Amino acid sequence: MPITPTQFIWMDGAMVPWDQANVHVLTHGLHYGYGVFEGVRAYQTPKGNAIFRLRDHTQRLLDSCKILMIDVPFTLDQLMEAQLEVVRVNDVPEGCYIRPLVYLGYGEMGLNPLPVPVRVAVACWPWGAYLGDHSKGARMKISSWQRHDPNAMPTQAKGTGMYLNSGLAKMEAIRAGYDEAIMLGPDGRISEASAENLFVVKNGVIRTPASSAAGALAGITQDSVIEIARDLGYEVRFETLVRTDLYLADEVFLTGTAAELAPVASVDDRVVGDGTPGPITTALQSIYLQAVKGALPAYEKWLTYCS
Ligand code: PPE
Repeated sequence: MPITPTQFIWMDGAMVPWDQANVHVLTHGLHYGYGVFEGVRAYQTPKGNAIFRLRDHTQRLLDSCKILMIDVPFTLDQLMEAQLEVVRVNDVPEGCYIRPLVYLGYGEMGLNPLPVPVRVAVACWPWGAYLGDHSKGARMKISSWQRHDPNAMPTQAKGTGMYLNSGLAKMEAIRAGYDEAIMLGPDGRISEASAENLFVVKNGVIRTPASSAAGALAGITQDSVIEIARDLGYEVRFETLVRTDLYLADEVFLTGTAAELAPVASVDDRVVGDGTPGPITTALQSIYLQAVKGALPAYEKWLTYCS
């Protein structure tokens, strides 16, 4: 998806004009994929822009760094403030996607990450519906690429290099005429989509694979949607799922910061339900989109206002 430039990017503690936010081609992270990132969204609310679950995303960024032994030269509070400041200084009245990135910089080559200087950037730009029109479901394909084994790649870290795996799956799905890939874990069970967690609904019960068992990222949108679903009185279970659970589901949907809550229309050409977003998906999507925009006092706890 093309980037719409904004005005400034926060780099290592200072605001840099968008066009000058560059790095040297011998930046370590470019060569070996050693870095971590987050995907965060700010939404327009009645009280101005607010960032959704800012502390949780920032904590996950630091957790990813801990897993990869990257020593971040900023505190949680400083990184939260950097994201708020990026939204404030840029012209994004309708909200934006925020991309914090911690990466190994210039000065050393070779595989040992330990002596390499750590650099941090936070950019933001307007990013629309990630999987297309929210009202239509995505056509999914189970990928021939499997999710990382947690002993090969730490699946709870949002490591930049790990996304080769997602990229391969996404490309395969698109080339085959689908919208998005579903990935199985090394055990052949359902893990997640290339950049979203996955839920199935059957007979009114909502199920999603547990991150620890499935090698899926512990999604912040997943967590938010589970809380909303339970508040609505639905039963939500973390469960091991196999591909036929998707074929026979009444509803399937995806969650992620970029994708928000996206319905699934078919999996491997098996139509899910009647192929249109089901009632539970639609209800959860509607509440989620109201919550992020500050329209529901019960979920305002998830918002950090920028001003
Ligand atoms: N799994 C993966 C592998 C993943 O990358 C994401 C987020 C999720 C699950 C959902 O997590 P959460 O955002 O906390 O609900 N993917 C980010 C990157 C997307 C991109 O194309 O870049 C995102 O949604 O921001």
